[in-house]
Amino acid sequence: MKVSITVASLLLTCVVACQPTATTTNNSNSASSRGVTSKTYRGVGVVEAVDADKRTLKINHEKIEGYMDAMTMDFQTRNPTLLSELKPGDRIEFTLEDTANIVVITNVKKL
Ligand SMILES: [Cu+2]
Repeated sequence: MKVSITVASLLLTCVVACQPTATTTNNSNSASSRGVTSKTYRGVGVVEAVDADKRTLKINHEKIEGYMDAMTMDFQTRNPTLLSELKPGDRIEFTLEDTANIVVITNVKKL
């Protein structure tokens, strides 16, 4: 894979592609009962950077089925303790919650 060449364009792609365009109109999951459309996704990737101040995690993630292609991007998390045990190079499995245009990591497990 020509990773180094495509990283810059992937980052740009990510800004656009990470908007939740994959959401379809005919999905009615349990979250709709709360009046909020929320979907969760499971992803796998490698941590590239941890920013405890901004509570973000840069992850080089694999394709997330039904959501987005493989790319490197920053994820927000609500819970800074998720970040405390992570460092660049860690391979992780993570759970994303996509709620009304806000995407956050809700769970992380080291692999
Ligand atoms: Cu992405």
